Parts: sequence; C-alpha cells; structure tokens
Amino acid sequence: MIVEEKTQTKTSRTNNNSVGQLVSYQVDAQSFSAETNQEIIKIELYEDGIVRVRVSRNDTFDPFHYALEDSLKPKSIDFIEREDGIVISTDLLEITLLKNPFRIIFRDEKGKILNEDDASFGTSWLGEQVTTYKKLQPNEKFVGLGEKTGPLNKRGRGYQNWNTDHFGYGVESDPIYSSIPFYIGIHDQGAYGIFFNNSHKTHFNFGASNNRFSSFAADSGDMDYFFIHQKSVTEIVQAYSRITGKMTMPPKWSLGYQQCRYSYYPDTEVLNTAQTFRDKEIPADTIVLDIHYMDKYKIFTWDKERFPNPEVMIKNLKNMGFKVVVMCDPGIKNESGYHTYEDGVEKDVFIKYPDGQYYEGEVWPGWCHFPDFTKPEARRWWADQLKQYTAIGIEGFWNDMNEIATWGNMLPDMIDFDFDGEGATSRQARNVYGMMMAKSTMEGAQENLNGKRPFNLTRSGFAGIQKYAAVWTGDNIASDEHMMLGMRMLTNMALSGVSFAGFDAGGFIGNASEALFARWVSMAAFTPFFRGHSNVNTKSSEPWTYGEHTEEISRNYISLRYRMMPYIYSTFYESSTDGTPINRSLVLVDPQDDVIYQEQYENEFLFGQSLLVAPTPSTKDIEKIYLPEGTWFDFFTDQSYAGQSEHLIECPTEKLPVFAKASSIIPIQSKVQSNQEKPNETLEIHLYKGDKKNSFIYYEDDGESYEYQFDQYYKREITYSPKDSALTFGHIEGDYQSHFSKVKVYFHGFSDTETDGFPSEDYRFIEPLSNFDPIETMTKHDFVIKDLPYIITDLKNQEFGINW
Ligand code: NBV
Repeated sequence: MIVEEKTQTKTSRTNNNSVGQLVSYQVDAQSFSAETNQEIIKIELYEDGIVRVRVSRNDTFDPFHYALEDSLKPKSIDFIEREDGIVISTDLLEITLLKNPFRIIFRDEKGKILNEDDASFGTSWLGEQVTTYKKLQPNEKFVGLGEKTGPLNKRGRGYQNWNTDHFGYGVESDPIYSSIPFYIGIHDQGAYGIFFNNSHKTHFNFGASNNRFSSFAADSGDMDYFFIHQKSVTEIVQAYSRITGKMTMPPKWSLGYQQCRYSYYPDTEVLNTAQTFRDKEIPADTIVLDIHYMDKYKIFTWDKERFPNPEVMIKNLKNMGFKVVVMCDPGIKNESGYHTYEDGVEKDVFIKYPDGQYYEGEVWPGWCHFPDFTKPEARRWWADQLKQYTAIGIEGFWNDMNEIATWGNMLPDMIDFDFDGEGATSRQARNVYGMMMAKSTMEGAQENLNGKRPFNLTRSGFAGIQKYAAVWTGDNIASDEHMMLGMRMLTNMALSGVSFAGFDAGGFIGNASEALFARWVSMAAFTPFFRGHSNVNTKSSEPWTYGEHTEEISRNYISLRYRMMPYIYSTFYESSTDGTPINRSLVLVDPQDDVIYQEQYENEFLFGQSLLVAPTPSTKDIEKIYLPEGTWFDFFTDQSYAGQSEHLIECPTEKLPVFAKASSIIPIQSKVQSNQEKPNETLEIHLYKGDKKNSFIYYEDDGESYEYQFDQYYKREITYSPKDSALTFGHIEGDYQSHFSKVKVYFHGFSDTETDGFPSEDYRFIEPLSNFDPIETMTKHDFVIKDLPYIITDLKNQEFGINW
C-alpha cells in the first residue's frame, strides 16, 4: 500500500540521522516490509517469541550471514492496523510498529513493555555507522554478550566486538578474543534477548555515560537484530540457540581432564607426563601439544629431533588411555619448499590485498600468509591438510591465534575476503574469521575421522561458534581476581549460546600459589571444558607441580569430575538438544532476585541442574554465600541450608563450597582414570530430599561416534515425586545398551525411618586427605555428617520391574 511517494533526501555524514516516517508499507504472508525516504525495513516472525528487525540504507538487505541456522524460516504474520501504527500479536509478544517516525515497542502477551525504541533516536545513522537506541527500563540489568570481562550485570558499561588477541587481558579489558553480539535485558517488567546479527565492529552501550538508553551499533552494514521473548531466561537462551545453532555431542574423552603446557617436548616428556598421571592415580584423558611440536612453528610439520616418530608416540599414549590435541595456527610460513605454503599458493587459498598481492603478517613462524576460511575452496584445502594429523591418530585440534593475531595486532582493514562468494573486507570478515577456521577444522576432521567425533577448541569465535568448537578464554593470569573473572566469563558465554567453554586452570601467565592452584583446579572440575595450561617460562600446570597437598586436592576434585561423568555427560546432551547452558548463572534460576547481581554473589552458578558452585578466592577459608530459593545440601557433608538467604560457609582450600539442590537426582559412577576406562557396573543415583517434583534425563551413548544420531543411545527419565514418596525410572529410549547393569540409590537428607530397611554404608564424594580430612574437620566445626547410602536393589533382577 503506497502511503506517500518516496522522495530522496541527502544523508548527512555528521549529524545523527534517525529513521523517519514510513512512506509505504506492505504486509505479505511472511513479513512486514516498509520504506522511508532513505531506508528499507523488514520485520519477520520466526516463532511466536522471535522477531527479526532489519533496516537498511541499501536497495536490498545484506543477503548473507554466517551466524544463522539454515533451517530458520519466517512464519506468517497477523496484524492489526491502528491510527498510529501496526500491531503484530503472538502468544508471547505484542509488537507495535509506529509509523511516524518509525519506532518499535515490544510488549509481552499481557501488554507489559519489555523493550522500546528511544522515541527520538530509534534506529539512526551517523555516517555509515548504524545504531538502535532503546529506552532504559526501570531497574534494567544486562547480562550475556559472550566472552566479556567486567561484572555479571553490565549496566553502566560499554563494550566493543572486535576479535583481538589480548595477552594477559585485565579484568576490565575489552575487546578480547571472541564476539557474540547477543545480550539479555532483565527489568521489573520481564526479560528479553537481543541478537545483533552484524559481523562488523559492533558497539554496545548498556546505559554507559548516560541514563537514557541502551544501544547497539555497527560500523557498517544493516541494522539486523533478533528480538527474543520467552517465558524464562533459560528459554531465551534456548531460543537464541535455535537461531545460531547448538553443539553436537563432543567425544566423551574431551570432557575429562586435559593437560596442556606451552609446550611439552620432546616426546619422552610427553610420555612421562602421561605416565605420571597414571602412576599418581590422577585421572586424565588428554595431553595437548602446543607450538613446539612443529618444525619452526610451521603447521603440518613435526620437529624431527623432538618428535622423531609422532605416530608411535601417539600410539603409546593411546595405550595409556590418552588422546592428543594439537595446536593449529592459521599463519602459514611464506617459505619456498614448505609444502603447505606452496600448495596453498597453487590452490589460491590465501587472503589478499585489494591489488591481488598476498597479505603477509608476522607471527610465530615468521612472515606468513593466512588461509581465507571464508572461501569454500580454502576450507576444502584445510580439510585435506588435516589428514596429515588424522592419519597418525590425532583426534583433537586447537585453533589458536585466529583473531587473526599477528605481531602488531593490526590486520589492515582493506584485506579482501571471499565471504562465500559475497566478497567482504576485514571490516566485515575479521570477527567471523576465527569461527570459520574452527568450522573448517571441525568439518575437515569429521570428514577425515570417518564417523568418530573430533574435539575442536578455538580461541576466537562469533555467534554460532558453539556448532563448531569449544571455546577457551585465552591468556588469563594466575591471580584470584582472574580466576573469579574467569568463572563469570564462562557463565556469560553460556548465556550467549556457548556451553562448552573453559579457561586455563591455574592461570596461563605467571605462577599461582599452592592454594590458588588447588582452588582453581577444584573449581575447574565444575566447568564444561577442563584443562590445565601455562605459559612458557612459568611453572607447569600439572597437578603435582605445587606440592603434595595441592596434588592431593587436585586428585580429589579431578577424580570427582570423573565420578560425576554420567551427570556431566547427560547435561552435555541436554545442551546439545535444546541449548540449555551447562554452567548456569543464577540469572537462569531467578533473574528477578536482585541479590544475585551483587558483587559478592555474581560468580555463583549451577553446574547442570543440581549443583550450585560458589567460586571462592584462594585467600578465603570462610565465605559469605547466597543460596537461591529452596533447600540446599552441602555436597560433601549433607548439611542442609535454607535458600533465599546468605550463609557464612567454611571453605578451606580442601573444600570448595558446592551444594546440591533439594529434590536433585544426580547420577554418579565409580572412579576411573580416564573416560576410556569403564567404570564398574553400578550406576549410583544420589537423591536429595525435597518437596518439589523433579526429574532428570539420564543419557548415555558410545561417547565417540555419531551413531547416537541414529538411535544408538540409552535415555531414560528418572523422576522423584515427594508427594508419592516415589522414585520412578521411566522407560528406556534408544537402541544402545547401557554400560551399567545395576543401580544403587543413595538418599541424602532423609530420616532413618524414611529409608528404613535399607542397609547403610559410608559414603564420600571426595577422599580424606593425608594430613587433612575436610569432612572430619567440618564435623569438628559442627557440621553434621549424614552419609546415608542405601541400596534399593539390584535392578537387573527386576525386583521393582525396572530394567536398567
Ligand atoms: O601457542 C602458544 C600460546 C598458547 O599456549 C596460548 O594458550 C594461546 O592463547 N599462544 C596463545 C600463542 C602466544 C602466547 C604468548
């Protein structure tokens, strides 16, 4: 419907120029399209709670996006015309599009305002830069935005997305390695998510230096954002994962402990390190090889003196139950005679200046060229190169320096990228380069490994990186402050779709104290990606480097990690199916509880659905902890605590404050030395007394192939119903035979009469230490120990009609 003829006006390069009056608009089955004097506008509905808003000053919208799932399809729109605008209503949202000037107001299904454009600025241009301004709502808080420093609540701060190698970043530094332009706003009226789908340098202002608006801006390209509203913050994160994708199940070995060092060499040191884990009975799955395995840092080569026969070394490690992860840097040394380089030139895979000359940047090997991972032929080429690793038994890959990092850190803006045929310069491609490298590595490895799951790790990423790799937080510092920052960053990343994330436990730069190392490893045992790593010329991060006591503590928590593997693996499965975070900020528990945003409590999180972990600096042995609504049980002593209140909790280095939620169902296995070793046949189910019905989806598969996508899994729902005093094992789904044949239930928090008739035995999640037993010591401090293990039955005998 033409409302008014389109007229041409001059865009000012200096003055803020906001989108004006709609001059025409039309609604078809799937979208609302409109024009102003200078812009085209499109609104699409992908789900009842997902709306896409696009505004462009070009004739058409940017056609191509790396972050979006191919399966995204707009659905039909119903709308009502009103005097001042158009209203689109769904079961979750009411979207008002004002016509003069064009502004948007998002309300929930009850009519409460969730988010609205600033009345004067809406979406505006300042030269080429496009910004959308949103009115700050009462008590509005902002969380997420991926790998960002600073507090949990980012209100009052501004951030930039520009993937940057930031060695030893500070606790407030910005930007760092990854860009995920997705955040969640929470205020008195509700919560919403905004994903800004633009890979240029982007800028976020959450009420920084102003008390009027929050905003998101891009240096160029379209305004293109997805507005999400769901019934809970968890569902907002899940919805975001429907837009940008979910991880596939990683190999189970990669969820174990990974030992890294910059760098282990020669091969004998690698083997000794692996053997020491076995000798000391500290479980581990992986040894990671950093850049010194290569011949002068040239990827796809081996230093012949240090590693004369990598294939044999990898076989020997395999026999010890260890997998190998290798460093993969994108910089390919410009050197004649170097096969990878010459082949790359021949196949024309490297990025170039606009005059057609190769870009050269200096990095570890010297002056290098860089594959254009946004070019399909270059991805194909990289996949072929990777065969040199997969052929000798390597199944793990570590994509580093992919921001792109070069000495000087100033990748020129005018470099040309293929951008899958669309063409782009560094300005648009830089933020996705790391993700496209990770995608190339993942897809190449998948192809070469013939059905085995590779493990893929990356430093740099963009929205959607979860589909291709785990992400770690780069070069952190061995300090308490950094350890606590790391915990927050991991929950931020999880709030932004990246569940499989971790940090360098122990700190990369500098040396940790014994207590810091012990605490860091204890906490890292409750993070999705669990790896110890440290910089060249610092102490190594093996658990035995920091003296016997720290070694014992590390052994305790690493062993506990392996005991929790059925719980962890099931939680990974949940995340791979619906995008639910693994490390869950308390924002996901009760976003309206203002206490959780306080500095003292902002680092707390749930590891999976049941375990609350309270990160605590190594310098403290008593700490104030906030427990959210409900009853909580100390994971190690069973002492119960009331929720929605603060507690002073003793936390000597040996005992990390961890609490199990009332009504939890936690599956645990016997101790193993790696995920490749089979636990015994009994699956333990730890049940915590509660008054709310709860269920847990137990999941198992072969841990190494993609057969689970073809029904080769074992899944069953376990439900605790306090009202009926019943624990029900649901029917088995999938065709995979569980490793376990027996199940043993342990009751926590129940009185003796409630569990009458079942024999009790001593139970511990962690071992007493040689010179300190945290649990006994706790007893002396008036902690009640209530270990109430009871065998319900050998369910294989089907006494209760349950066949595990
Ligand atoms: O490859 C060496 C390091 C690596 O250990 C670290 O984890 C990466 O973040 N790498 C960076 C290169 C530069 C380190 C100064």
